[in-house]
Amino acid sequence: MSTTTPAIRSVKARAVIAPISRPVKNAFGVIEAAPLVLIDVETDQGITGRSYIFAYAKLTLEPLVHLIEQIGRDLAGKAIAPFDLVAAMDAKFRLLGWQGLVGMAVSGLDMAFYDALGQAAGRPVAELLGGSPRPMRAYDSYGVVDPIADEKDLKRSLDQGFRGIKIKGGNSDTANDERMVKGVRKLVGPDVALMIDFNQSLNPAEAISRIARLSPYDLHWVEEPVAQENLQGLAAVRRESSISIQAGENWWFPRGFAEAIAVGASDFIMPDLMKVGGVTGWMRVAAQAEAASIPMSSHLFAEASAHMLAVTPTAHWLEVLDLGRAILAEPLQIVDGSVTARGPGLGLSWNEAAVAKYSV
Ligand code: SMN
Ligand code: MG
Repeated sequence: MSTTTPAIRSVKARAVIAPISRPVKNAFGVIEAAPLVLIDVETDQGITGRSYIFAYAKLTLEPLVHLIEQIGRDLAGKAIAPFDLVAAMDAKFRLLGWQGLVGMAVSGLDMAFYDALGQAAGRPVAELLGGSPRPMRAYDSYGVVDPIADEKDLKRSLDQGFRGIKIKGGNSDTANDERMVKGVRKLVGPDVALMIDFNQSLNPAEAISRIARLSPYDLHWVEEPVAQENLQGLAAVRRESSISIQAGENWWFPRGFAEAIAVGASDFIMPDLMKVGGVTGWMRVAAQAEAASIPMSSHLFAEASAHMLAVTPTAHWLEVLDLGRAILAEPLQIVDGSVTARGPGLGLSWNEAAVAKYSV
């Protein structure tokens, strides 16, 4: 263990298309595999800070690899003090703006910086942040499901101890949403939290009527019913709906959350580590959620999010949609429907044979 802060030596980014255990059908298409960028921050102390980000599409892999490595080149030699590095990157991109690929690159780097610090200290990131790893209640995140064809999978989720299930809607008409929700509710019973995610596919009026139709099925939340940037629309849907609203996976950096919270856009929030500004951004949103008493869940990145929820005062649910399983040497573990953060750092290491196999 070293007593000095490690410094950045170089940054390497690699693109893979990782298989996932089941396709994620949503209102706009089907995600069949996960285009990921794996980040390695090499330090002067021999340790390597790691994180991965989700490129959403194959076509954004190459620009992200380029951005991450180029930003890394500019930061080489600097001490890994994430607060300072984020300030440096903010200054660098202030005129361009952070939203989009730059923000994803910056957030991914911040996560890898914290991983390096955790490894240097020989401790999990949750501990560096003043907490301790503990089991975080998780839900199993599905796409659009067919309650008959997917019965075996859903039962398996319950057998794994999951007490929450999320499904997606908005891919077809409201009768279809209702059929699915009714079928899944019957299958999982009354005690499992059931959520539905519309992935921004509705307009506010449509959302209000569709949500009313789903009110008999005791849904725990309705996620992103309308466009993520339509904060007033979300607030209107929230006012008119009997089901709690969830949003936040597409809000950028702490400022995005401040604006959403100010207009009462959502009952619950779920930052995405890759869009909120990594560990640094997450902590600043967790403080806002605490001050406003808003339950806060995670989006994707279950391994890193388990650390973050352990230091989130209003921690709610951890999402399990396992994008990293195929390329991680120690994939996510579900115990009794919960995930516990593992260290050192964020607890990420690559299965290099799989990375080679899936690299693009
Ligand atoms: C989602 C987003 C991106 C990929 C898969 C699933 C979804 C979620 O909106 O909430 O998990
Ligand atoms: Mg979602």
